[in-house]
Order: sequence, then C-alpha cells, then structure tokens
Amino acid sequence: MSMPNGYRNAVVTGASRGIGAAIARRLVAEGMTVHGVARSGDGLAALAQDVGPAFIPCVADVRDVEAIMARLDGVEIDVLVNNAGALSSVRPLVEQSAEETEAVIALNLTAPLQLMRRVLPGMIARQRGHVFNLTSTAGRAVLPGTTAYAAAKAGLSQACHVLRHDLAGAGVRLTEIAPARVETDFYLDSFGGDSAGLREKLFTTQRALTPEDVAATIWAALSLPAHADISEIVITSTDQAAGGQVFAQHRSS
Ligand code: NJP
Repeated sequence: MSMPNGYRNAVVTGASRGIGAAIARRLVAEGMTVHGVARSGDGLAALAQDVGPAFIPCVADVRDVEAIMARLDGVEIDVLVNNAGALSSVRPLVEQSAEETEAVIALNLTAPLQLMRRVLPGMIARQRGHVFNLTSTAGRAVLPGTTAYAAAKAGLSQACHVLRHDLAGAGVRLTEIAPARVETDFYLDSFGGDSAGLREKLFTTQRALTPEDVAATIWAALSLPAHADISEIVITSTDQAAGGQVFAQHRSS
C-alpha cells in the first residue's frame, strides 16, 4: 500500500485504549507502522495481538520523553500524534492538591511540548512530517471544575499557533484536534461513582462521538496533499453545542 506523502512511521501516545487505540488501529489499517506509547503494557500488547506486527508497543510514561526517544532511536518519525491526556478530577482548583495540578499540566501540556521539541528536528531535516495535538473543547469553552486541564489544553492550542511560525516553509504540518465528548473511559476515571449510570447518561441519553470518528478525522487531514495543512479542527456530535455546555437529548430516527 503506498502512503500519502511517503509517510511510513507514526508515533501515537496514549495508544493503549480510547481515542489513541482507534488512531493506531486506523493508521495500521492504512499501511503505516505505528509505535504506540502508554504505561499499560497489557493494553498495548492486546492491541498488537489484534492488529499485528505493524503496531509496536512502547511502554513508557509520556512525561519521560528521553526514554521514549531512546526506544525510537533510528526511527524516521513521519507522524506524531500527541494524544495521551487525562482530566484527573472535576472540582474547583482550590480543592486539587498541588501535586494533582502539577501532574495535569505535565501530562497535557509539558509532555506534548517536549515530544515535539525532540521529534520536529528530524521532520524539518527531512522536510516531511505531520504532528497532531489532541486538545479539547474544554480549552475553548468554560467547563466548571476543569481549571488546570482547560489551561493545559488552551496552552497547547496556543503553542500550535506559535509553532506554525517556526514551521513555515519546513514542509511539516501541524494540526490541532479539539474534540468534544468522545465515548471512552476518560470521564469514568474523572467522575468516579456509578460508571454504568454515567456511561448511560454521557453516551446514550446524549450522543457522543466515537474514537473512530476522531481517527477518521486524523486520516482525512493526513491524506491531503503534503502542502495542504489543516491548522485546527473542532469536532462534536450533532447533539452537542457550545463546546459541551449544551446537549440535546438524543432523538433516535
Ligand atoms: O482518554 P482515555 P481518551 N503516559 O482515558 C494514556 C482528549 N479528549 O482516549 O498510560 C503515557 O480513554 C493512557 O494509557 P495508560 C484527552 O484530553 C478526550 O478519551 O496505559 N500514557 C490511555 O492510553 C486526551 O488528550 C475527550 O493509562 C498515558 C490514554 O492516555 C485524548 O483526547 C474529550 C499517560 C488515555 O485514554 C485521548 O483521550 C476531549 C502517561 N502519563 C479531549 N497518562 C473525550 N474522551 O471525551 C495517560 O475534549 N496515558
């Protein structure tokens, strides 16, 4: 299978489940070799078993960028998807511990910046590459209880705007994807409590996006001609508006 723009190797962070696993699965299906980063070896191994040898597990904490780069030594990375992220808890900033606030920023903002800092020089030298940063509608709308997470995602979004100046003329593309609600375990971890009830409310009574919708969006941007660079995409389900502040009750046809 010939890849668009000669891209062969991708790195997807947070590939053990959810959106990252769907992206990895899609890129492998389209013919790419995907290095999937996450802390959970079991999740990555299960995906490798399912999709085959073109998916290569890289068990690492995304905050340890040098460990990841050591594992990827010699790989010409054409596509980087900074997807690993977490909301942590949903509560006022003053109720978070100092450690929790710091961890949210380290995961959602510092790690993607550090990974881009290390991966972009190779892309620029080869004049070939595409970086995706998964941000959030929480970085654009006001969702109470998400102060540190929203700040990290808004910060990553602004970093993309500034980085595009550095990248102008380099032949390297940079796309921010800001999804609204996607059906993964993301919220279940953050809200705690009755996960079956929460799942019913978040994903059935109100319709959400699927991880595959986000993977298809990434593929659509990737498969454009190399000079066409989509800067940002906000994607929501048709039942959602205003960055998650408004949900219509789902009306099935
Ligand atoms: O999250 P989830 P999603 N080092 O919880 C990994 C954004 N987003 O797929 O390490 C390395 O199902 C974790 O693996 P593990 C969101 O902010 C989502 O929904 O094994 N990896 C797992 O693979 C995030 O940026 C929604 O625990 C680490 C993955 O990250 C992206 O979309 C809405 C790690 C998380 O899987 C994917 O979220 C929105 C670490 N330190 C934005 N920590 C949504 N779902 O509705 C975590 O606006 N991971």
